[in-house]
Amino acid sequence: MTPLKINVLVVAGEPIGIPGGQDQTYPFYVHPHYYWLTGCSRPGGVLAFDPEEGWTDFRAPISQAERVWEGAEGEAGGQDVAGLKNWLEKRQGRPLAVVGANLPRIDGDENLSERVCRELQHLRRPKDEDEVALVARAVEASARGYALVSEWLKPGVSEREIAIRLESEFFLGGADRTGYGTIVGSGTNSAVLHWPASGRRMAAGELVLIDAGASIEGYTADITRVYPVSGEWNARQRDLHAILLQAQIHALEGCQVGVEWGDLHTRTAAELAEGLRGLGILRCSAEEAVESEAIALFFPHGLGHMLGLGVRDASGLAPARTQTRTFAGARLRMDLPLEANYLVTVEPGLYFIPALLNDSEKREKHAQRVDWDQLAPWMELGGMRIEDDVLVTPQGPRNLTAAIPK
Ligand SMILES: [Mn+2]
Repeated sequence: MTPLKINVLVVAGEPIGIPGGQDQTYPFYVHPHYYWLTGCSRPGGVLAFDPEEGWTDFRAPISQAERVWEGAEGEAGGQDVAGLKNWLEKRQGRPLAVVGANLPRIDGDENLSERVCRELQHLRRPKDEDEVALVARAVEASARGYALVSEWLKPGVSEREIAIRLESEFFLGGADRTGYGTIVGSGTNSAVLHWPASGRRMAAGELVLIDAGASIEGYTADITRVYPVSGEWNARQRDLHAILLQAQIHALEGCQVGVEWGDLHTRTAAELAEGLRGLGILRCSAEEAVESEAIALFFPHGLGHMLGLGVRDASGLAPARTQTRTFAGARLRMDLPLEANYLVTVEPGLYFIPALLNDSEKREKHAQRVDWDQLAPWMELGGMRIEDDVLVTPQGPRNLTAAIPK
């Protein structure tokens, strides 16, 4: 690839006001491209690059209001962002890429911006030691909560109570945020992929799915476990859990340098299909379940995504790829070969989702492949997902969340 002689702006972003919220804003998340390059999480900054002169670090000066209301101290560092106007005027007419957050009134060349953004995305994929150490701390804070879940679970406890207790342990363990909205889904709520914890109280015999992770300095853990509310699986839950766990462990082992993520997804989907066939839910071969996409009725999402700086981190397509592809009926958040020091989640799931399984078109399409009578009693189970965070190394996969029982 020929080196680009262009100017680049990497933009931190601005807080977004809540409509009607007076002076309130939505929680501010600095753009990860900007944070990765500067380590600065304040809004208003712009990192400017000139191929001859190198980088200029423009930052918003700390205001008096920030000092009074938020306790800001010291100086912002870098140069006053007011100087950006002049910087740009001096370079008028030269090719400009703008990446990161939007910069009001300043547009870069669309194609150049897209290209630089994708290259930055790709550069961010391998994690260095410091990044892995931050995720490891986030995992440790998360593990502190997960270690207590079985003690808290009992019939009558609400999803929200579990979420509050879990997050409390995360924060006491050093988290400064949660990596994403904590998911606690009990009973059939466990089949809702992104169910936020509700006031629903759990009943004996149900299962609960918990997907939560602590975040430290922008780096996050992403962990999912399922538990029987009353401490013991019933027969159906046990069978499904065994199939899922086996497939998840195999997928973990498959996280090797050079492996295509899409292939690993497809292999996992086939293994899950074989399991559902053993339970009498699928009537067709695993191969047919993958090719016809019948398996996506039960495993509708991707095997996982990149993790680190933010919960989706630098997922997406390998540099030469332009089209999003479907694998075994699922749209993947990433389509690339694994490389050394990539950190990924491995999170297969098996669910009984009414919106998919009661869809008349899907029922017709897969009429012969699913044993719909056998399936009926499984619907009340909900769904299961098991998720670990895995570092790909030349020596093989390193499971950062192995200490949390599954
Ligand atoms: Mn995840």
